[in-house]
Amino acid sequence: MMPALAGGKAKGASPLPVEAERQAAFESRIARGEKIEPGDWMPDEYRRQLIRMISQHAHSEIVGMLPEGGWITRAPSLRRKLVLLAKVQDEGGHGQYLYHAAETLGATREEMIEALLSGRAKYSSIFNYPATSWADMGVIGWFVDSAAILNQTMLARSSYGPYARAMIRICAEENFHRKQGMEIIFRLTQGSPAQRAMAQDAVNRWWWPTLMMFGPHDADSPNTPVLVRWGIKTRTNDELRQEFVDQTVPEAQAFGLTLPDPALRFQDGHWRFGPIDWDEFRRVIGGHGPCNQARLGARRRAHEDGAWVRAALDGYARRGAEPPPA
Ligand code: FAQ
Repeated sequence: MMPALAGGKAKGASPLPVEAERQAAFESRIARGEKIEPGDWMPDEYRRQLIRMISQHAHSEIVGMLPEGGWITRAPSLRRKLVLLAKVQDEGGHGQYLYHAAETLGATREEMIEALLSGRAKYSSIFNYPATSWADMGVIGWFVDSAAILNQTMLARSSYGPYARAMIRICAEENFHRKQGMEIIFRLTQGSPAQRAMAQDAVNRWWWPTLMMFGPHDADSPNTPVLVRWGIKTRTNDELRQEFVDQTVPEAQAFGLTLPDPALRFQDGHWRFGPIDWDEFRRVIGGHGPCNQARLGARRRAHEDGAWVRAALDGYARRGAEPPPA
Protein backbone atom coordinates (compact mmCIF):
# COMPACT_ATOMS: atom_id res chain seq x y z
CA MET A 1 0.00 0.00 0.00
CA MET A 2 1.28 3.45 -0.86
CA PRO A 3 1.49 5.40 2.44
CA ALA A 4 0.73 8.61 0.54
CA LEU A 5 -2.80 7.45 -0.15
CA ALA A 6 -3.72 7.51 3.50
CA GLY A 7 -2.12 10.89 4.25
CA GLY A 8 0.21 10.89 7.25
CA LYS A 9 2.73 13.34 8.60
CA ALA A 10 5.22 15.26 6.44
CA LYS A 11 8.69 13.72 6.85
CA GLY A 12 11.70 15.94 7.56
CA ALA A 13 14.60 13.39 7.50
CA SER A 14 17.88 14.92 6.24
CA PRO A 15 18.95 13.50 2.86
CA LEU A 16 22.30 11.66 2.32
CA PRO A 17 25.08 13.68 0.47
CA VAL A 18 24.21 12.43 -3.06
CA GLU A 19 20.54 12.87 -2.32
CA ALA A 20 21.29 16.34 -0.93
CA GLU A 21 23.01 17.30 -4.18
CA ARG A 22 20.10 16.00 -6.24
CA GLN A 23 17.66 17.75 -3.96
CA ALA A 24 19.54 21.05 -4.31
CA ALA A 25 19.42 20.70 -8.13
CA PHE A 26 15.73 19.84 -7.91
CA GLU A 27 15.02 22.85 -5.72
CA SER A 28 16.89 25.20 -8.05
CA ARG A 29 14.75 23.94 -10.95
CA ILE A 30 11.69 24.83 -8.93
CA ALA A 31 13.17 28.22 -8.01
CA ARG A 32 13.71 28.89 -11.75
CA GLY A 33 10.03 28.17 -12.33
CA GLU A 34 10.66 24.94 -14.30
CA LYS A 35 8.00 22.25 -14.20
CA ILE A 36 8.89 18.85 -12.77
CA GLU A 37 7.77 16.08 -15.15
CA PRO A 38 6.93 12.41 -14.45
CA GLY A 39 10.31 10.85 -15.40
CA ASP A 40 12.36 13.50 -13.56
CA TRP A 41 14.16 12.82 -10.29
CA MET A 42 12.16 14.06 -7.31
CA PRO A 43 12.48 13.61 -3.54
CA ASP A 44 10.35 10.77 -2.17
CA GLU A 45 8.52 13.26 0.01
CA TYR A 46 7.62 15.41 -3.02
CA ARG A 47 6.17 12.33 -4.72
CA ARG A 48 4.32 11.29 -1.54
CA GLN A 49 2.82 14.72 -1.02
CA LEU A 50 1.67 14.93 -4.63
CA ILE A 51 0.07 11.49 -4.60
CA ARG A 52 -1.67 12.34 -1.32
CA MET A 53 -2.99 15.64 -2.57
CA ILE A 54 -3.87 14.70 -6.15
CA SER A 55 -5.63 11.47 -5.15
CA GLN A 56 -7.62 13.32 -2.47
CA HIS A 57 -8.48 15.92 -5.08
CA ALA A 58 -9.61 13.20 -7.53
CA HIS A 59 -11.76 11.55 -4.87
CA SER A 60 -13.31 14.94 -4.06
CA GLU A 61 -14.36 15.42 -7.66
CA ILE A 62 -15.93 11.95 -7.83
CA VAL A 63 -17.67 12.10 -4.44
CA GLY A 64 -18.55 15.72 -5.30
CA MET A 65 -20.81 14.42 -8.08
CA LEU A 66 -23.19 12.95 -5.49
CA PRO A 67 -24.81 15.99 -3.80
CA GLU A 68 -25.71 17.52 -7.18
CA GLY A 69 -26.29 14.21 -8.96
CA GLY A 70 -29.26 13.60 -6.68
CA TRP A 71 -30.95 16.72 -8.09
CA ILE A 72 -30.69 15.90 -11.80
CA THR A 73 -34.08 14.18 -11.85
CA ARG A 74 -35.61 16.97 -9.76
CA ALA A 75 -34.33 19.98 -11.71
CA PRO A 76 -37.19 22.43 -12.23
CA SER A 77 -36.94 22.63 -16.06
CA LEU A 78 -35.37 20.83 -19.00
CA ARG A 79 -32.79 23.61 -19.37
CA ARG A 80 -31.79 23.35 -15.71
CA LYS A 81 -31.58 19.56 -16.02
CA LEU A 82 -29.25 19.78 -19.04
CA VAL A 83 -26.99 22.33 -17.37
CA LEU A 84 -26.79 20.36 -14.12
CA LEU A 85 -26.15 17.12 -15.97
CA ALA A 86 -23.30 18.75 -17.90
CA LYS A 87 -21.81 20.11 -14.68
CA VAL A 88 -21.92 16.76 -12.88
CA GLN A 89 -20.35 15.07 -15.92
CA ASP A 90 -17.58 17.70 -15.88
CA GLU A 91 -16.79 16.81 -12.27
CA GLY A 92 -16.49 13.15 -13.27
CA GLY A 93 -14.08 14.20 -16.03
CA HIS A 94 -12.00 16.19 -13.53
CA GLY A 95 -11.72 13.11 -11.36
CA GLN A 96 -10.42 11.15 -14.37
CA TYR A 97 -7.73 13.76 -15.25
CA LEU A 98 -6.62 13.83 -11.65
CA TYR A 99 -6.42 10.04 -11.25
CA HIS A 100 -4.29 10.03 -14.41
CA ALA A 101 -2.05 12.78 -13.00
CA ALA A 102 -1.56 10.70 -9.82
CA GLU A 103 -0.81 7.60 -11.93
CA THR A 104 2.15 9.46 -13.51
CA LEU A 105 3.70 9.35 -10.03
CA GLY A 106 3.37 5.58 -9.65
CA ALA A 107 0.06 5.30 -7.80
CA THR A 108 -2.28 2.77 -9.36
CA ARG A 109 -5.96 3.40 -9.95
CA GLU A 110 -6.81 0.26 -7.95
CA GLU A 111 -4.82 1.45 -4.91
CA MET A 112 -6.43 4.87 -5.01
CA ILE A 113 -9.96 3.53 -5.35
CA GLU A 114 -9.35 0.99 -2.59
CA ALA A 115 -8.12 3.78 -0.29
CA LEU A 116 -11.30 5.76 -0.98
CA LEU A 117 -13.72 2.86 -0.59
CA SER A 118 -12.08 1.56 2.58
CA GLY A 119 -12.45 5.02 4.14
CA ARG A 120 -8.67 5.51 4.54
CA ALA A 121 -8.38 8.29 1.98
CA LYS A 122 -9.68 11.77 2.59
CA TYR A 123 -11.82 13.79 0.21
CA SER A 124 -13.13 17.31 0.62
CA SER A 125 -15.17 17.84 3.78
CA ILE A 126 -17.73 19.91 1.86
CA PHE A 127 -19.24 16.89 0.12
CA ASN A 128 -20.33 15.36 3.41
CA TYR A 129 -23.16 17.88 3.77
CA PRO A 130 -26.65 17.20 2.40
CA ALA A 131 -28.13 19.10 -0.56
CA THR A 132 -31.71 19.50 0.64
CA SER A 133 -33.24 22.09 -1.72
CA TRP A 134 -32.93 23.30 -5.30
CA ALA A 135 -31.24 26.46 -3.97
CA ASP A 136 -28.37 24.22 -2.82
CA MET A 137 -27.58 23.65 -6.51
CA GLY A 138 -27.13 27.41 -6.82
CA VAL A 139 -25.05 27.78 -3.68
CA ILE A 140 -22.81 24.81 -4.49
CA GLY A 141 -21.98 26.42 -7.85
CA TRP A 142 -21.56 29.87 -6.34
CA PHE A 143 -19.66 29.02 -3.11
CA VAL A 144 -18.08 25.60 -3.67
CA ASP A 145 -17.00 26.11 -7.27
CA SER A 146 -15.73 29.62 -6.48
CA ALA A 147 -13.66 28.19 -3.63
CA ALA A 148 -12.43 25.40 -5.93
CA ILE A 149 -11.46 27.94 -8.63
CA LEU A 150 -9.38 30.03 -6.20
CA ASN A 151 -7.62 26.92 -4.93
CA GLN A 152 -7.11 25.41 -8.39
CA THR A 153 -5.93 28.63 -10.06
CA MET A 154 -3.16 28.55 -7.48
CA LEU A 155 -2.51 24.87 -8.34
CA ALA A 156 -2.33 25.70 -12.07
CA ARG A 157 1.00 27.34 -11.13
CA SER A 158 2.10 24.25 -9.23
CA SER A 159 5.61 22.88 -9.85
CA TYR A 160 4.38 19.44 -11.01
CA GLY A 161 3.64 19.67 -14.74
CA PRO A 162 0.80 17.13 -15.14
CA TYR A 163 -1.08 18.54 -12.12
CA ALA A 164 -0.62 22.17 -13.20
CA ARG A 165 -1.75 21.45 -16.77
CA ALA A 166 -4.83 19.50 -15.62
CA MET A 167 -5.89 22.56 -13.65
CA ILE A 168 -6.13 24.79 -16.72
CA ARG A 169 -9.06 22.98 -18.27
CA ILE A 170 -10.58 22.21 -14.88
CA CYS A 171 -10.60 25.89 -13.92
CA ALA A 172 -12.21 26.88 -17.23
CA GLU A 173 -15.01 24.39 -16.56
CA GLU A 174 -15.36 25.45 -12.93
CA ASN A 175 -15.95 29.00 -14.16
CA PHE A 176 -18.98 27.76 -16.07
CA HIS A 177 -20.12 25.95 -12.91
CA ARG A 178 -19.76 29.10 -10.83
CA LYS A 179 -21.81 31.10 -13.31
CA GLN A 180 -24.60 28.52 -13.48
CA GLY A 181 -24.75 28.54 -9.67
CA MET A 182 -24.87 32.32 -9.50
CA GLU A 183 -27.59 32.38 -12.14
CA ILE A 184 -29.76 30.02 -10.09
CA ILE A 185 -29.30 32.20 -7.01
CA PHE A 186 -29.96 35.39 -8.97
CA ARG A 187 -33.23 33.94 -10.29
CA LEU A 188 -34.33 32.79 -6.85
CA THR A 189 -33.58 36.18 -5.28
CA GLN A 190 -35.69 37.82 -8.01
CA GLY A 191 -38.55 35.39 -7.34
CA SER A 192 -41.25 34.92 -4.70
CA PRO A 193 -40.64 35.42 -0.95
CA ALA A 194 -40.50 31.62 -0.63
CA GLN A 195 -37.79 31.41 -3.31
CA ARG A 196 -35.77 34.18 -1.65
CA ALA A 197 -36.09 32.38 1.68
CA MET A 198 -34.91 29.14 0.05
CA ALA A 199 -31.80 30.90 -1.32
CA GLN A 200 -31.08 32.49 2.08
CA ASP A 201 -31.48 29.15 3.86
CA ALA A 202 -29.01 27.49 1.47
CA VAL A 203 -26.49 30.31 2.01
CA ASN A 204 -26.86 29.91 5.79
CA ARG A 205 -26.15 26.18 5.63
CA TRP A 206 -23.25 26.21 3.16
CA TRP A 207 -21.27 29.30 4.28
CA TRP A 208 -19.27 27.82 7.14
CA PRO A 209 -18.61 24.42 5.51
CA THR A 210 -17.26 26.32 2.48
CA LEU A 211 -14.83 28.29 4.66
CA MET A 212 -13.64 24.95 6.09
CA MET A 213 -12.96 23.63 2.58
CA PHE A 214 -9.74 25.66 2.46
CA GLY A 215 -8.30 23.52 5.26
CA PRO A 216 -7.03 24.40 8.74
CA HIS A 217 -5.47 27.75 9.56
CA ASP A 218 -1.88 28.01 8.33
CA ALA A 219 -0.53 27.67 11.87
CA ASP A 220 -2.33 24.28 12.16
CA SER A 221 -1.60 23.03 8.63
CA PRO A 222 1.20 20.44 8.83
CA ASN A 223 1.56 20.05 5.05
CA THR A 224 1.66 23.69 3.98
CA PRO A 225 5.38 24.46 4.72
CA VAL A 226 6.77 21.65 2.54
CA LEU A 227 4.13 22.17 -0.17
CA VAL A 228 4.97 25.87 -0.42
CA ARG A 229 8.71 25.22 -0.30
CA TRP A 230 8.41 22.89 -3.31
CA GLY A 231 5.96 25.06 -5.18
CA ILE A 232 3.15 22.49 -5.05
CA LYS A 233 0.97 25.04 -3.29
CA THR A 234 1.75 28.59 -4.25
CA ARG A 235 -0.65 30.16 -1.73
CA THR A 236 -1.68 29.14 1.76
CA ASN A 237 -5.04 27.98 3.15
CA ASP A 238 -5.64 31.28 5.00
CA GLU A 239 -4.69 33.47 2.03
CA LEU A 240 -7.15 31.66 -0.24
CA ARG A 241 -9.92 31.61 2.39
CA GLN A 242 -9.56 35.39 2.88
CA GLU A 243 -9.71 35.98 -0.86
CA PHE A 244 -12.88 33.89 -1.06
CA VAL A 245 -14.53 35.91 1.72
CA ASP A 246 -13.45 39.24 0.15
CA GLN A 247 -14.89 38.15 -3.19
CA THR A 248 -18.12 36.64 -1.87
CA VAL A 249 -19.34 39.25 0.62
CA PRO A 250 -20.00 41.90 -2.10
CA GLU A 251 -21.65 39.24 -4.28
CA ALA A 252 -24.00 38.29 -1.42
CA GLN A 253 -24.77 41.98 -0.87
CA ALA A 254 -25.58 42.38 -4.57
CA PHE A 255 -28.02 39.46 -4.31
CA GLY A 256 -29.61 40.99 -1.19
CA LEU A 257 -28.58 37.96 0.87
CA THR A 258 -26.91 37.96 4.28
CA LEU A 259 -24.07 35.74 5.45
CA PRO A 260 -24.53 33.88 8.75
CA ASP A 261 -21.67 35.55 10.62
CA PRO A 262 -22.43 38.35 13.11
CA ALA A 263 -18.69 39.10 13.39
CA LEU A 264 -18.30 39.88 9.67
CA ARG A 265 -16.84 43.41 9.27
CA PHE A 266 -14.74 45.35 6.78
CA GLN A 267 -11.34 46.25 8.21
CA ASP A 268 -7.99 47.18 6.61
CA GLY A 269 -9.22 46.38 3.12
CA HIS A 270 -10.58 42.92 3.97
CA TRP A 271 -13.80 41.32 5.16
CA ARG A 272 -12.89 39.88 8.57
CA PHE A 273 -14.90 36.85 9.67
CA GLY A 274 -15.71 35.15 12.97
CA PRO A 275 -14.22 31.91 14.36
CA ILE A 276 -14.58 28.70 12.36
CA ASP A 277 -15.87 25.63 14.21
CA TRP A 278 -12.83 23.38 13.82
CA ASP A 279 -14.41 20.68 15.97
CA GLU A 280 -17.05 20.28 13.29
CA PHE A 281 -14.33 20.17 10.61
CA ARG A 282 -12.44 17.44 12.49
CA ARG A 283 -15.64 15.43 12.95
CA VAL A 284 -16.43 15.63 9.24
CA ILE A 285 -12.96 14.69 8.01
CA GLY A 286 -12.84 11.97 10.67
CA GLY A 287 -15.81 10.26 8.99
CA HIS A 288 -18.60 11.57 11.22
CA GLY A 289 -20.16 14.32 9.11
CA PRO A 290 -23.87 14.32 8.21
CA CYS A 291 -23.41 12.34 4.97
CA ASN A 292 -20.06 10.50 5.18
CA GLN A 293 -21.70 7.08 5.41
CA ALA A 294 -24.16 7.81 2.60
CA ARG A 295 -21.43 9.16 0.30
CA LEU A 296 -19.09 6.21 0.80
CA GLY A 297 -22.03 3.80 0.58
CA ALA A 298 -22.99 5.28 -2.80
CA ARG A 299 -19.41 5.01 -4.09
CA ARG A 300 -19.14 1.39 -2.89
CA ARG A 301 -22.40 0.46 -4.61
CA ALA A 302 -21.29 2.19 -7.82
CA HIS A 303 -18.00 0.27 -7.69
CA GLU A 304 -19.80 -3.06 -7.21
CA ASP A 305 -22.27 -2.24 -9.98
CA GLY A 306 -19.34 -1.51 -12.31
CA ALA A 307 -17.61 -4.86 -11.65
CA TRP A 308 -18.95 -6.37 -14.90
CA VAL A 309 -17.51 -3.47 -16.92
CA ARG A 310 -14.05 -3.99 -15.42
CA ALA A 311 -14.33 -7.76 -16.03
CA ALA A 312 -15.37 -7.15 -19.66
CA LEU A 313 -12.45 -4.75 -20.18
CA ASP A 314 -10.01 -7.29 -18.72
CA GLY A 315 -11.46 -10.02 -20.96
CA TYR A 316 -11.19 -7.78 -24.00
CA ALA A 317 -7.57 -6.88 -23.17
CA ARG A 318 -6.67 -10.59 -22.73
CA ARG A 319 -8.32 -11.48 -26.02
CA GLY A 320 -6.34 -8.70 -27.74
CA ALA A 321 -3.11 -10.19 -26.38
CA GLU A 322 -3.83 -13.66 -27.84
CA PRO A 323 -2.53 -14.53 -31.32
CA PRO A 324 -5.27 -14.38 -33.97
CA PRO A 325 -6.91 -17.75 -34.78
CA ALA A 326 -5.10 -19.64 -37.58
N1 FAQ B 1 -11.47 18.26 3.54
O1 FAQ B 1 -1.98 20.33 6.17
P1 FAQ B 1 -3.30 20.65 5.56
C1 FAQ B 1 -14.04 20.75 -5.83
C2 FAQ B 1 -6.84 17.51 5.52
S1 FAQ B 1 -12.55 20.02 -5.54
C3 FAQ B 1 -10.88 17.10 3.91
O2 FAQ B 1 -3.70 22.07 5.47
P2 FAQ B 1 -3.00 20.53 2.73
C4 FAQ B 1 -14.62 20.67 -7.22
C5 FAQ B 1 -5.59 17.40 4.68
O3 FAQ B 1 -5.79 16.52 3.60
C6 FAQ B 1 -12.29 20.23 -3.80
N2 FAQ B 1 -9.62 17.05 4.40
O4 FAQ B 1 -3.43 19.94 4.14
C7 FAQ B 1 -16.07 20.45 -7.15
C8 FAQ B 1 -4.59 16.91 5.71
O5 FAQ B 1 -4.78 15.53 5.93
P3 FAQ B 1 -3.64 14.39 5.55
C9 FAQ B 1 -11.07 19.56 -3.37
C10 FAQ B 1 -8.97 18.22 4.51
O6 FAQ B 1 -2.97 19.41 1.78
C11 FAQ B 1 -16.92 21.49 -6.93
C12 FAQ B 1 -5.06 17.58 6.98
O7 FAQ B 1 -6.40 17.94 6.79
N3 FAQ B 1 -9.90 20.32 -3.74
O8 FAQ B 1 -14.56 21.29 -4.94
C13 FAQ B 1 -9.52 19.45 4.13
O9 FAQ B 1 -1.78 21.39 2.89
C14 FAQ B 1 -18.31 21.29 -6.87
C15 FAQ B 1 -4.22 18.82 7.31
O10 FAQ B 1 -4.47 19.87 6.36
C16 FAQ B 1 -8.67 19.84 -3.59
O11 FAQ B 1 -8.48 18.74 -3.13
C17 FAQ B 1 -10.83 19.44 3.64
N4 FAQ B 1 -11.46 20.55 3.26
O12 FAQ B 1 -4.20 21.53 2.36
C18 FAQ B 1 -16.57 19.17 -7.32
C19 FAQ B 1 -7.56 20.72 -4.07
N5 FAQ B 1 -8.61 20.41 4.36
O13 FAQ B 1 -3.74 14.18 4.07
C20 FAQ B 1 -17.96 18.96 -7.26
C21 FAQ B 1 -6.20 20.14 -3.82
C22 FAQ B 1 -7.53 19.82 4.88
O14 FAQ B 1 -2.30 14.99 5.94
C23 FAQ B 1 -18.82 20.02 -7.05
N6 FAQ B 1 -5.86 20.10 -2.41
N7 FAQ B 1 -7.75 18.51 4.97
O15 FAQ B 1 -4.07 13.20 6.34
C24 FAQ B 1 -5.42 21.17 -1.73
O16 FAQ B 1 -5.27 22.28 -2.22
C25 FAQ B 1 -5.00 20.92 -0.30
O17 FAQ B 1 -4.81 19.54 -0.11
C26 FAQ B 1 -6.02 21.46 0.77
C27 FAQ B 1 -5.52 21.06 2.17
C28 FAQ B 1 -6.10 22.98 0.69
C29 FAQ B 1 -7.41 20.85 0.57
